[in-house]
Amino acid sequence: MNGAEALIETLQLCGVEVCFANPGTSEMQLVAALDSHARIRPVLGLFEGVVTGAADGYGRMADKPAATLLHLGPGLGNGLANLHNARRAGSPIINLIGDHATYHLHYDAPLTSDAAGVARPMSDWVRVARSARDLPQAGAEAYAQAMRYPGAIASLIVPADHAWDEGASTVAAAIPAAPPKAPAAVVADAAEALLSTGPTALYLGGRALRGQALIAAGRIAAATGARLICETFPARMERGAGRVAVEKLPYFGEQAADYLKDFTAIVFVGAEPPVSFFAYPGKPSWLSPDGARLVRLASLREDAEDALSSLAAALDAPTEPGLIQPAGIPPAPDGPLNLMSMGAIVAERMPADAIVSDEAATAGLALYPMTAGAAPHDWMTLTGGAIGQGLPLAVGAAIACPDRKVLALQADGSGMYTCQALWTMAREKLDVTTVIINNGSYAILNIELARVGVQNPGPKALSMLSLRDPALDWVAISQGMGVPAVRATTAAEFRAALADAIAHKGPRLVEAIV
Ligand SMILES: Cc1ncc(C[n+]2csc(CCOP(=O)(O)OP(=O)(O)O)c2C)c(N)n1
Repeated sequence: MNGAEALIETLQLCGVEVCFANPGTSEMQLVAALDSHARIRPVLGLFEGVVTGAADGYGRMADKPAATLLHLGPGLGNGLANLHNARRAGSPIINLIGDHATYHLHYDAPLTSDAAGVARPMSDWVRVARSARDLPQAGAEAYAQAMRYPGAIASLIVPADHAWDEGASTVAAAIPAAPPKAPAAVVADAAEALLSTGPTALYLGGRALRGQALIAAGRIAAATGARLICETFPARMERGAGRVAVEKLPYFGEQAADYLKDFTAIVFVGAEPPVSFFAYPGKPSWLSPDGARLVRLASLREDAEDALSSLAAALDAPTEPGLIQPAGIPPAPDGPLNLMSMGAIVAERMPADAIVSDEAATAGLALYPMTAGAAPHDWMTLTGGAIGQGLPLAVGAAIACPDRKVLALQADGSGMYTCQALWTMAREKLDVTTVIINNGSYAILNIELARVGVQNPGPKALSMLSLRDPALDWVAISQGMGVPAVRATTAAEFRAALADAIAHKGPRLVEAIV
């Protein structure tokens, strides 16, 4: 076997099933090796931001890593923003980054760069393979690292000569380490804090927002009256009718600080105490109230389910969780489409067990609360603030969960960063309904301009925040990439278009003009 074959076979033994790829010459041995390993599905992305964002969506839904295949430092560089989001999400990913043959590097050929240096800031683990025989060993290590609870970014640099040199063999699959558990003393501390007088809260993030962990949080709320609050941008949360309802911390720092100001004790599970997204002149960065008792029960990398179950046991919590979300759909006003009617219609049409990729930006302020009582679903958000994540995330989620409908709620400006994801949806026939919210603007930046204190912005400033002139035609963009699309300008048109898109298995796009 050559190094590439031994690497790919080792990853397959570890359970890797998908490789999101955008290869070049230095990765041809890996492309050939993938060809002869039928159990790994290659998925081509036409820009590396699609590749890394799709691997993030896959990791969030599958709870195991996909591989990516990226072309040296520059190809990896194109994918870094979504790798940053994935790292913030705690997603498992194995990046395979091709590089020049070791003996070719010192000639400084055009694509030469410090690939490991490019990888480092957005990776939790970086390793350069040392030989063909070392390559499968490094692959098994990358898998173990990527599976570090709840997931980590493992980047492996693959020199071309190590990929083509013979004499390598597969390595036994690595066994991921179990996550550390919250110590009993901290559980006791958290129990005492939640039983203290005054309003208390359980602040949840990471894996605390789904499955048995979320149910345990509901039981703790029933036992103590603690409010359940989650981080503003969770990687993946279970919500909808019948689920334990969790309030989301507001985005704007002063609103978030106000939201938290009366709590006398807050217990954190799967999240750190929140800070404001940006600094603003004269406004606080730290959001927890002064003097409140803050207990870090479990960090992102500690077992959230175990921590919450242990806390529920310590409190002798009832078996039935509290704060169950009742079913309920808000009424949709008729007439021209607006965020209120859009939110109500999305709630009304939400397929049971759907997966939502939310990069709706300002429209999310309506879409998120209005879907609270919709059919149960998973909701994924922009964890790292680097826009261009929504459509690739939907690609990866659809590949991880082919039997579930994926709904991409996508703002137009952010959508343009990685709109090539539509082509992958068409090619792979992914069951994704995309709703583009076309407001012709970087609306949030118009708000931020005022918030940082800019008075009376002139036409030059405003032109940097406008997507008009020319207007984006998302129906044409989508159809040009093979995804059937329609435009809706009224509530009635939107309802009909969304219902039709959801009824159809396969990619569809609805351009919502607001
Ligand atoms: C990678 C990256 N580049 C730039 C930004 C700055 N940015 C934040 S929001 C935004 C525009 C968002 O516009 P859109 O997606 O249309 O949503 P809207 O605000 O209109 O709801 C930009 C450019 C960012 N967050 N990430």
